Amino acid sequence: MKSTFKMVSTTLGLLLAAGLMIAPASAAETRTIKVGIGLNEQSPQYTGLLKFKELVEKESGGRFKVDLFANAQLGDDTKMMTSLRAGTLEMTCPSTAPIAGLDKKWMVFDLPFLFPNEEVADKVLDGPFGQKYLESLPSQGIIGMAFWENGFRQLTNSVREIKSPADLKGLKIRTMENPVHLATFRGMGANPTPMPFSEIFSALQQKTIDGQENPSTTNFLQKYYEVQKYTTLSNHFYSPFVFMYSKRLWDRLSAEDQALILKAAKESAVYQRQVNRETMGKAVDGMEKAGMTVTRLTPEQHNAFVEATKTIAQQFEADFGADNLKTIRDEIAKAGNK
Ligand code: TK8
Repeated sequence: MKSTFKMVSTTLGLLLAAGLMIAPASAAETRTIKVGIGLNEQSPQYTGLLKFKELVEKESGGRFKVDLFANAQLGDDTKMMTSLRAGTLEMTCPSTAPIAGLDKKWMVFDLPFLFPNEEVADKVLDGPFGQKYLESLPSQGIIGMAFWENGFRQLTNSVREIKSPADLKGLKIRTMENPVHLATFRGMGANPTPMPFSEIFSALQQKTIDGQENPSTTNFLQKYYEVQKYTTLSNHFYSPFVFMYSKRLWDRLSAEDQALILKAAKESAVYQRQVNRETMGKAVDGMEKAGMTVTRLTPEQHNAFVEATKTIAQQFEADFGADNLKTIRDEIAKAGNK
């Protein structure tokens, strides 16, 4: 009897050692996905991440845990993208503007007055053109999961009301680190200064810059009304966000887990865009109540800004490719006519 027990236990030990037997499921490890963003915990971007976290943790039955880091705790957008490429951070969600630092063709999304409204932006970004761009990111060490929404960008400043491009003359305006943004403001007579997002508030407070431009929800949630007197609802750029994963870390996941994460990223994109749009109007009201002068442009005033920036596309055609510019303009025209 004894010898049989000894034989069975020896055999089991050998099988386990050879990895031919899987440890009980309860011993399965929980893997952590870290996500860093620059905006704060009240932002619609963070609300979208909470939805993503809920979906991934639920669908994986707890095999994945998603940890969120807001307020640029893990660095600014460019730094966090570098961390993804190095494989030291799983996910981040920058605007398209800094991605142009990796691949110039991304500049096309930052052209002034490119998209007429959010609905057309959604169709083009979620259609073949946007997906082709996402599919080009692995060559940069990044997996592009989905387009989320930063939104139409509005001007704020502490010097004067802005109703025309001429009113921008000489104003020091913080822009994102993107040549199209710099050229657009320089072309209107402003003095653009690229700067990481997390440095904006103190730069405005110390008056090292006169103004900046971001979607109204960001302008309100960052409390720029404490250091800015004027905002003009110019809608001069539409900023998409790109929800992205480190390729180095993505390649270590099973196909099943990759599909689970990608599905959650896409589902939370729809939710995040909806939340983002619901907050814009309230943010403008909040800034007006806080004492800011809110300038709503007339169609003629709006057209003066379109006119003042219409040569920017031509200036950067060599960077993002004339074919890409033609294709996105065709896609926008098609989306607008549906
Ligand atoms: C936050 C930034 C911000 C962007 C900017 O990380 O830099 O002005 O609009 O949303 O991505």
